[in-house]
Amino acid sequence: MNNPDVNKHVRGESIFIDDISLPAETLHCAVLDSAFAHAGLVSINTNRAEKMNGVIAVLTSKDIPGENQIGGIIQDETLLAVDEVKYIGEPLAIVLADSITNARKAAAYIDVEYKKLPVITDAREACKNGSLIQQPTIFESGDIDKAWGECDFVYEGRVETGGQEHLYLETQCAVAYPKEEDKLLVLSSTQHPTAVQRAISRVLGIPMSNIEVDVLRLGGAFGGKEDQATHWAVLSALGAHITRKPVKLVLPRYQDIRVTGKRHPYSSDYKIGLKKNGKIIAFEVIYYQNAGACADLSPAVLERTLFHVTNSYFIPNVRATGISCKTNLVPNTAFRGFGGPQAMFVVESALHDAAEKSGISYQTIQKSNLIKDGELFHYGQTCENSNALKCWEEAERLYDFIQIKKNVDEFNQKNKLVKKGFSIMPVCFGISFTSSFLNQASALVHIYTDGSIGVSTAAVEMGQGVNTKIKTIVAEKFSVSSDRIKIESTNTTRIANSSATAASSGADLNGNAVLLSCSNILERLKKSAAEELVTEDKSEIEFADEFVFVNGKKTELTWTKLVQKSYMKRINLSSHSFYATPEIYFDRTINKGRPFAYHVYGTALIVVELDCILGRYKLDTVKIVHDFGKSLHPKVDIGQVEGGLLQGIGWMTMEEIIYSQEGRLLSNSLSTYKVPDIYFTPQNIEVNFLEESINKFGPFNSKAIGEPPLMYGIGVYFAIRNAMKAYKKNLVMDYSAPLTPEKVLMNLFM
Ligand code: LUZ
Ligand code: MOS
Repeated sequence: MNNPDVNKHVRGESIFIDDISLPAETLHCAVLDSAFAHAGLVSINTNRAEKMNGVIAVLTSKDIPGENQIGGIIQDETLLAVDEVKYIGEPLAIVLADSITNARKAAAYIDVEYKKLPVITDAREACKNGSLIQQPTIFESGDIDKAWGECDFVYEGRVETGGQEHLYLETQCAVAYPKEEDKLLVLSSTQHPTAVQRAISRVLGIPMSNIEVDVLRLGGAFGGKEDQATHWAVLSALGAHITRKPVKLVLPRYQDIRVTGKRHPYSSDYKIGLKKNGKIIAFEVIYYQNAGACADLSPAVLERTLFHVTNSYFIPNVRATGISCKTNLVPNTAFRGFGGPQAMFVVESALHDAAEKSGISYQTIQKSNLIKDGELFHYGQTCENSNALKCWEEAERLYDFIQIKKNVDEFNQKNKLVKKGFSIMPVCFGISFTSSFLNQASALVHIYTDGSIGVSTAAVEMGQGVNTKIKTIVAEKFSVSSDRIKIESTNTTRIANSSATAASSGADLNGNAVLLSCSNILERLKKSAAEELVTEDKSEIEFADEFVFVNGKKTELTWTKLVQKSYMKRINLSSHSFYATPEIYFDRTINKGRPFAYHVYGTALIVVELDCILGRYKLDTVKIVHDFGKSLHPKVDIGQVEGGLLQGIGWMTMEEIIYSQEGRLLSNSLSTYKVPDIYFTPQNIEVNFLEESINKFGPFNSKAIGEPPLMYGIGVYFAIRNAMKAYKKNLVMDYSAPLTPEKVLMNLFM
């Protein structure tokens, strides 16, 4: 089965929020956001704006009937600023008008008087000033202070990684419809409908049960709509609640880029200790996370960083400190990988540097420290079913590392001005929300009397193919054609108290819930079929290709007939069920536990080619062995690997977020913020499935796919760096990403 959305997307028939036809009375919403990164709000005067053509209302914090608070983890974020602004892009007021043009025009006539205050954009500076989101968190294992004495080599260094813009195709948007009394229906482009519902309830002071949030699909998200879709949905709900008219809010691209959070930039200090044979003994690291002006998801992102300190390696002595620093940037947020990539870049930098300085090869250090069954992750979880070495060795066998390295060396000997670089990137990523309580999901399955099937879950389709996977699960479980199955919109009235579709867990959690519902209905249908076919034992009944089989023999009884007969016998053809990931727990007082249901592993081999005169590079080859478990849908999964890889490569190479000292985003459009395009895509991408990987936590033994492949992109940094070194033997350069062509050039010639 192909992803059924693909045809609709290509023909432009898929419906996104901006495509929905609206009642004529609909109001259009423009948002006025702060012009300064830190300032007192002396006054907001809406008089001139209110008199503008087509304007129905201008709303500020004074118009909020409930609490002016949308903070999730920490209650530190207002919906509309009150007496201070803390970043450029912070919403101050909304204009509701008869057209979006009139609304935007009027927003420019809201008179705001600011009193400028000092701006901090740097995480380390914020830390020095005591400007933190929360107290530092420390993850520790072994005895680090003693361990340094056992090391033959000890090195220290500093590592920087930049932010990243999500650049979902569909910008943030919502439509809110007033219903009877104070009730609302809200269509939101969110990964987290329940978060939207909860925040609206709080801001408007009405019960959650009065708010229905519905999500058909998103035009991409990548984490950017896990928490940050909420702001815009609540603003549209506020407008609808007050005016009792439908309100539509769609951020224009230039505003979306300015006012929404991005991947967190990190600045880190590390110290690493190794034995002569390359064994890593100790690793100490401090991460300074640039959280921006409010917490948003930063504490959770930082926690995932602290879980991925050692990437795929076993390190017996670890001390990792995470400091979430409050600055005057837009609150940074979830982005595919969720703090994991930042951690992995630091440890790979440490290993790469240690290799250069000690003379042990980088690959030797990597391979000889891959984590094995029975070894402990530094957070106390025992490694089980490790596929770290299996992926590495399978890649080594399939792709012949030694030959490829030889080819690269030969190329570099023959060519003076063009050099190739080679690297291997292993990945180990923990699957489960790190807040254990979020690992829950429910499903609602109906079979209609014509045999068609409706499926509701909390999974949000954002282009990643989760609906295709759920369809596959249902078709397989009932042994019916996938044409019979409709995956419904994600809706808080049908599925309550949901977690975000995030943490790569959408298909795992919701797929498992769906399996439970299907099993419940199947049990009833089997009993019903046994009655119809006068068989004593319902265990002899099976379903295959829309027919009932008894003792392996096909009967005349079809799926549809059985459903109809069961309905006449008053058998329940619907099931709601609930799934919670078993075996996971985490004790935050000691930072130990079993936070992850399992880990996803993989190994990528990367070859790049560098033009040493221009600083430009291109990607020759990326070859991957990835641990998919038993893939639910190989086409969807390969698509996720390729997309994740490219996004990771973009983060490491050309995607550069730049702020001015005043906290103004300078890379604020696609003319100044570059992302990989089809020409930059590796000439040769090969993805192989690790065989014999099974996983009892995934539906039909599958594994989660969304985030882990992004981190293969990290290897590209080291491949480029190695190519630079082939040109300039005495290269000395900070470990700082992105490694833009400009940075390459400066480091080759300065
Ligand atoms: N969201 C979250 C996530 O709340 N917790 C997580 O652990 C997570 N991991 C990845 C992406 N989103
Ligand atoms: Mo995400 S970074 O799984 O929303």
